[in-house]
Amino acid sequence: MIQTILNSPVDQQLTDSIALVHYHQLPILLIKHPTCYAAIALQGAHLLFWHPKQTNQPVIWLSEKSEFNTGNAIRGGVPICWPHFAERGEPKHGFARLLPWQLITYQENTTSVKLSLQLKNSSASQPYLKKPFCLTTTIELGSTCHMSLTCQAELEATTALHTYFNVSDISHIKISGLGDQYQERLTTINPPATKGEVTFNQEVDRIYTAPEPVSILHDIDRTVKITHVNASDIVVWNPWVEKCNTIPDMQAEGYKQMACIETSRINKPLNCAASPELTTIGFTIELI
Ligand code: TA6
Repeated sequence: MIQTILNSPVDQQLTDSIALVHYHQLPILLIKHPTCYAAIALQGAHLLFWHPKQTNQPVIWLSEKSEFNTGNAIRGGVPICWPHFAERGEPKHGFARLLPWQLITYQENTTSVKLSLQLKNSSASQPYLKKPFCLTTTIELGSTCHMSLTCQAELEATTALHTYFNVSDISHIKISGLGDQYQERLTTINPPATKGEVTFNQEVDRIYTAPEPVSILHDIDRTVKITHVNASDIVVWNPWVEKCNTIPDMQAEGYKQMACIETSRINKPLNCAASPELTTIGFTIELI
């Protein structure tokens, strides 16, 4: 999937490293920079994958079966959930991931590319939200990945940068820095122990409510550091075997290759009427 996207014919070359292509129904910004490969769908300002060249595998995972259809959520990458997380409203995880965003600025230098995209109220957002709003996301990609989301509106929002990380094998990874308190989202008994970290031997769907500012993803041959900005909660999700089989845009074994670590504001919603520095969440991902 990633290779096919990378090989898509170019519609428009924007800079040496950034090109506009189409994949199925969606326009996509393709990044082929000396430091990394990546792609961003304009729909949802959705970072699809990020593969810094100093490692063998992408750090951000994209489902092999993800559909690229107008108005359908993409499976993998970094879905932007706004103005609500999960089932706190309709549609699930909010409408921001379903609508086309506008590319506002783009630039590159020898170390990275930097793009910003915006979603404002329009006739397309009217069915979902009647109020004016402006969402701005900035994505900087190089040997590290930085993403931020600034939300401006007269409302309180729950939100998540719902990042899917690529892992070697879900049974062999550990995530630490999560803190000891969490809200269970599953109704089934879910025994994996928690003392600030989690390993996986079944479905996990938890909102960690007192996380450290840094989460660490310990994989077999690499360690990924995620520094969260202005997050109150970190969501950890892996669907495991049975749930994965019910998700049409995931391969049967897809759950083995991913773990979501989501930079979120759920229990302390964002007051989007406040000044931009208070209404911005984000993360930096680096290999350590
Ligand atoms: O953030 C975790 C979660 O809410 C899970 O419960 C799971 O459903 C996941 O998000 C994916 O949601 P989606 O609507 O993209 O299928």
